[in-house]
Amino acid sequence: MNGSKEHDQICDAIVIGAGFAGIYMLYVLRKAGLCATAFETGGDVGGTWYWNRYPGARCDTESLFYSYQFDDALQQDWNWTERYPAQPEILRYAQHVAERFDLKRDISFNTKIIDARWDERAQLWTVATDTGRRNKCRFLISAVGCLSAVNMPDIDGLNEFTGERYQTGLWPHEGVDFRNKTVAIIGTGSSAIQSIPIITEQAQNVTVFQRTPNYVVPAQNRPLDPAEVARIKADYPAFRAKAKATYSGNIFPIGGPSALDVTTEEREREYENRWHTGGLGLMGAFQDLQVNQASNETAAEFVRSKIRKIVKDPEVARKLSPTNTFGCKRLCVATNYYETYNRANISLIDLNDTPIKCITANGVRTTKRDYDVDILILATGFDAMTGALNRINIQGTNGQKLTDAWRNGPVSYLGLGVNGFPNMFTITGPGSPSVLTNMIPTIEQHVNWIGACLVAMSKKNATRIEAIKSAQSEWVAYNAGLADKSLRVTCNSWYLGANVSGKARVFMPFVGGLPMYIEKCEEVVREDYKGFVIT
Ligand code: NA7
Repeated sequence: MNGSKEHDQICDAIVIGAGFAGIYMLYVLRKAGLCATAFETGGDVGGTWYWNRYPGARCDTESLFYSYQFDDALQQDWNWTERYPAQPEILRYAQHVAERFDLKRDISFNTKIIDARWDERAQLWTVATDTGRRNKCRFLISAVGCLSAVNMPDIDGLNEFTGERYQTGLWPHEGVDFRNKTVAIIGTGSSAIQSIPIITEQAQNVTVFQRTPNYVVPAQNRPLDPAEVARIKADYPAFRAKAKATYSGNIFPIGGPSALDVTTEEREREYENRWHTGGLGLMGAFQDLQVNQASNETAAEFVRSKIRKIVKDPEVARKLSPTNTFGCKRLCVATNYYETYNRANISLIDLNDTPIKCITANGVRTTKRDYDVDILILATGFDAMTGALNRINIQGTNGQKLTDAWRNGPVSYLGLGVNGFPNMFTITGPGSPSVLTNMIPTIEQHVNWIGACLVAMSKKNATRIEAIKSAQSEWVAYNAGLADKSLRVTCNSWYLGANVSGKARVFMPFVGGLPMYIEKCEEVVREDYKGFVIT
């Protein structure tokens, strides 16, 4: 593909981002004999795990499965230390992979792609960076990540604050010294929930501003037991296959019966077991928790009963107790979150009672009073799934902008390709299971699919691929239909784009689960890339 003299300066592929998706995509492209280069805004590989360095940042998927499986020696050699990997360890792992496979030589760090335009006549993408570089390529592959564009809250006066201000998703590399400091934290999603216990241990005083309480389950994190590691490594492919066959690509079991088809005692026992096991497994206690509101309420009430038991002040316990559907917003996995509210140096402000009016030079002003602080932390999340791509000026055929194509919510065929944007692939794009699953195996599935597609095209001497509009519309409608049948559309989650003002309310990840999705991707290949036009 890159052999002709005319195209000597043209790369086969440009990869946007060098997180887990980007580095593996580079590896696969290189193995396929294609010339590829990646551009990365950060100073190193790691993506989400490069930026999210807030105290307590940790993955909610178990380390032995939140890892690559494409190279058996890699998965045998790498030694995770804890059940759930902490951010520094995940970042070291990403660096290890990049170095082990000599990937960094094809990555331009500290370089952000700001513009990408399709030239139909030349059948090439022209890509421009914030460092003034322009490159051309046949294929543009987005590995921008689902949770990478931080969500700046729409609060008056944010820039008036004269103290230290941090965003969890853009945490300073040198860390933050909380000793003797008063701290305000806005937001109570996973990032806040992981960091609040640690910050409260260090700071003089912490005030948490909560708009919506979340369901939080204990991680029950622990050092990995060498015997357990040996057992899994002795038969890693079998464990991987088992995970791949589940809805979310995780290894926790999914309950068979409905939560309403068992006795109260059986139900409580199941919930207790999963609470003590820790992690996201509570979501899978019964098979209908995400589709039957009455079943769901039993899990919701179980967590609320735990909050009432743990938190000593009944009024604080009440404020911390979510009333929305359990698991509708992403379930949070943390350590000592509810316990932290028993400390004397933390206060919880319910923004439904006293909304924030503005940020002042000294801190946060609610409708009731001023809270003067030294440090203001915005734990306000991300413009998820579309934000990072929409911040690049991407133009497809006839100068059509991606932001226009996605104005009423993202449209995509399989979360892999967008009609009107030929030769552009999106790894874990909207319309793929992505954030509802264990991300690294899901990334591998996408990257392998894209790599195989490019090889198949090369064999046919084909140079152009584009998702067909009708196939894309059918896929979008299919996912919307599945989402409407689930309880996941009943709250204002970032899955729906509801956390970003002005964003279209569309359920973005594919809700049908990993096995169904993989089968669909394989069927498309079997039927000669049905739904795409390859020329
Ligand atoms: P999340 O889960 O989106 O949480 C953001 C939090 O910030 C959430 O509690 C929001 O309340 C709150 N928020 C956002 N804007 C505001 C304003 N303007 N005022 C008050 N509160 C606000 O982001 P995280 O970074 O914690 O986690 C993201 C994912 O990363 C997580 O799900 C894991 O997958 C890893 P809201 O709920 O919208 O009322």
